[in-house]
Amino acid sequence: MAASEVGATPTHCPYCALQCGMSIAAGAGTAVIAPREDVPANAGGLCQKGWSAAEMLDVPDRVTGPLMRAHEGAPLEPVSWEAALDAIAARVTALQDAHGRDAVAVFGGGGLTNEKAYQLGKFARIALGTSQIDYNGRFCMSSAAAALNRAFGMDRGLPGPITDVGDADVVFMAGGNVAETMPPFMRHLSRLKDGGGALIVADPRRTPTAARADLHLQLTPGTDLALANGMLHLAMSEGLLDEAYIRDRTSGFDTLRTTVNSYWPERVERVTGVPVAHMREAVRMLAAGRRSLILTARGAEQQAQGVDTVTAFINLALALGLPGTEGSGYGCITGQGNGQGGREHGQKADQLPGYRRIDDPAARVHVAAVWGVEPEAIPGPGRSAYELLTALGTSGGPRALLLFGSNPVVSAPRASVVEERLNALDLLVVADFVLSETALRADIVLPSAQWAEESGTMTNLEGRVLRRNRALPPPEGVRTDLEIIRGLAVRLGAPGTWSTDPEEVFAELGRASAGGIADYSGITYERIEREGGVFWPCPSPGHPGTPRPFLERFATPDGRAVFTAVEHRGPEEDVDDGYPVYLTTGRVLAHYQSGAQTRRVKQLVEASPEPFVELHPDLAERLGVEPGSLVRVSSRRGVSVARARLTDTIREDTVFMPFHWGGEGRANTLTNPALDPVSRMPEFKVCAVRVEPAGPHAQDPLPQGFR
Ligand SMILES: Nc1nc2c(c(=O)[nH]1)N[C@H]1C(S)=C(S)[C@@H](COP(=O)(O)OP(=O)(O)OC[C@H]3O[C@@H](n4cnc5c(=O)[nH]c(N)nc54)[C@H](O)[C@@H]3O)O[C@H]1N2
Ligand SMILES: Nc1nc2c(c(=O)[nH]1)N[C@H]1C(S)=C(S)[C@@H](COP(=O)(O)OP(=O)(O)OC[C@H]3O[C@@H](n4cnc5c(=O)[nH]c(N)nc54)[C@H](O)[C@@H]3O)O[C@H]1N2
Ligand code: SF4
Ligand SMILES: [Mo]
Repeated sequence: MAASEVGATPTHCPYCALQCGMSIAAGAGTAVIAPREDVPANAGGLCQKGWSAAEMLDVPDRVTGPLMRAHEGAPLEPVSWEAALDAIAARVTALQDAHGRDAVAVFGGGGLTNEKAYQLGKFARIALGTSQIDYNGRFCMSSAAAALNRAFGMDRGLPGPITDVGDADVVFMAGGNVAETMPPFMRHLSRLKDGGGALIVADPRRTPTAARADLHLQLTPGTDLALANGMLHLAMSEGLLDEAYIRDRTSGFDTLRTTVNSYWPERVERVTGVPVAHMREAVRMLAAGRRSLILTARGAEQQAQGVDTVTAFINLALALGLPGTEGSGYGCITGQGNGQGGREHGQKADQLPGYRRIDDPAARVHVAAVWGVEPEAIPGPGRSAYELLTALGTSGGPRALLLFGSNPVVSAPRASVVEERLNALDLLVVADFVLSETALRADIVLPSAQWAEESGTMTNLEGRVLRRNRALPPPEGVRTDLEIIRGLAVRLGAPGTWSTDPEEVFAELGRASAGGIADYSGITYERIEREGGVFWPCPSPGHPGTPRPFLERFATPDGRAVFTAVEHRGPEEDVDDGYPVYLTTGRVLAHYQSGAQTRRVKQLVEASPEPFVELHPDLAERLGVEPGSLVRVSSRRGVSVARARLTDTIREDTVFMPFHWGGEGRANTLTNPALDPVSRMPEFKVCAVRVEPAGPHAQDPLPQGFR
């Protein structure tokens, strides 16, 4: 039966923030997926991951009942849900009695639905009473979020509907490779180009996205901030500033002039490797466009100066008068399925639902009333993701971790240290569908329902709240995350209500978010269904939602956008004689994140079977590396081995590794955990390495492949 036929359930993809619309027809055998035409983000398109997503529902090694170790070092063995949940509650209580509430930590994910993210934040604060909660969005969205808050007073990824991309005259994309990370996004870029518009891409590699660009700025990794300041310098010297806009809608521009003055074009060319003529052309194009969009993604953001880098691009956009005008502006391309909603409702260390600050007394009073506790019962801010993971099992750090929706053994920076810290815990509990590299280390594994087996809401990269609908029941023995959270909350004697009905939890989330920045209180399941999604903020049932938040005013106290002067500091670790090559990391089309899901889907593994190192043929020749041979990549933090893939699309001073694999070929053995001082985002996108032939006796790193 075709999924578009009667009986198919309309829903959205389990993976990235584009949240492509799809329908699932479940019957005998593997469910059948078909793209939906009625969802603007994908308008009938899906990538290979989306098409094959149903295979994950019945992978042979899916966990279908709780697993527990009888004692440390014992194998994981099946136990009943009662036994698993009782054991967790007993051990958590004992650890907290002995070492205090913060002895137990929680780690969440940007793939969790709004309902789950909300409930997990609430669970940490009032069931466990711990301040120690953070999530993998810290590795993803935190730098753009901090810069957006600073400049506009609100962090909503895109400034308008995604169709604005196709309607634009010029799109400038810094550090985004959407042709591989969100393939149906290319439809919008094709529409842009068909309409005579232009695409500019800044990336150290000529990616499939950059190959489609009218102008490719092939910059040195970690130099985006200098590039943005250099472009602003040119905009000033060429008289391209929108003076009236700067006067009427912004503040702080004068503080910027002196800083930007020193970014004269030749100096910026030396730092970035981008020819002055190209920078000039890019600025002129952006200024000439009636509708121009400046977008950033992880390439520009995952740097130890990521917040300032995004700020520099926002400064450029503001100086050209783009933000807060229809169809133009600055936007960040959110990554994970619920990367937007997941950063709004309280699984972040410093946050309460509705994008409220946990240290704001009024916010605490409001949320405490919804939760049915006293404001004093809500703990203060905790540690950020990497700081939390590296505090585990240290003296004064948490002794137990409950983890939902992340696989840090593969995805965290300097992952060997994170592995050590996880091993040092007294108790590691992982809720997952499969035995991920992290779940394999757990003391207790709780099998969770997958996306097609439960309902909930996701907020996509546009800020549009969407419904994920249950198409089939979970396998016998598997529970939803909401059921797991309830099971634990009840055993811990938590105050408040712990519904397992997503619609009820969403209504509570709405009340908790009411009056906050990310106000969902006017959104209901019924409205989402009827209207095909609702944009937040939506503060009342009669409110239409807010597709373009800044048209009238910015969300700052005086309604003006804020310029902040920022200086290029460069990567925390630069190349030198010992480590002479830059390593950058990122994604390939076929795999998603830590690969825990996609490395189990046959056609995706066939498309991309193993870890690799991309390097320029001239660099390979200098190093004596043969195409297809194994190379050893060393950084100050460790050594990885992967297969050499030669291509002249990458700079000669840079190598690239995807981070989708664990084991020998793990990119994150090498990465530098230098953190941005504001967002605490790690510098995944640049560190210094040495590359050499691995030699004839090297072990092939393939065992991570399909099983
Ligand atoms: N196939 C696939 N799609 C995904 C995901 C996935 O894992 N796989 N994950 C989803 C998630 S969570 C995210 S966050 C998004 C990420 O989406 P993207 O940001 O598009 O993905 P990345 O590959 O991390 O990085 C993009 C580009 O940044 C470039 N880059 C590296 N260093 C620099 C630099 O210093 N400056 C600049 N300007 N560019 C640099 C890289 O060469 C790369 O081409 O993708 C989402 N979609
Ligand atoms: N070197 C390098 N490292 C990076 C990056 C990079 O560009 N370079 N990018 C970073 C970025 S942007 C991100 S977002 C992170 C992502 O990295 P991770 O946080 O590891 O993300 P996933 O691989 O998506 O992990 C999700 C895990 O939870 C499970 N899971 C999925 N959905 C659910 C659910 O609803 N409930 C439960 N209980 N489990 C679920 C999956 O099976 C999987 O094991 O990686 C970061 N790491
Ligand atoms: S682009 Fe993203 S949302 Fe769309 S099908 Fe692919 S992974 Fe799924
Ligand atoms: Mo991400």
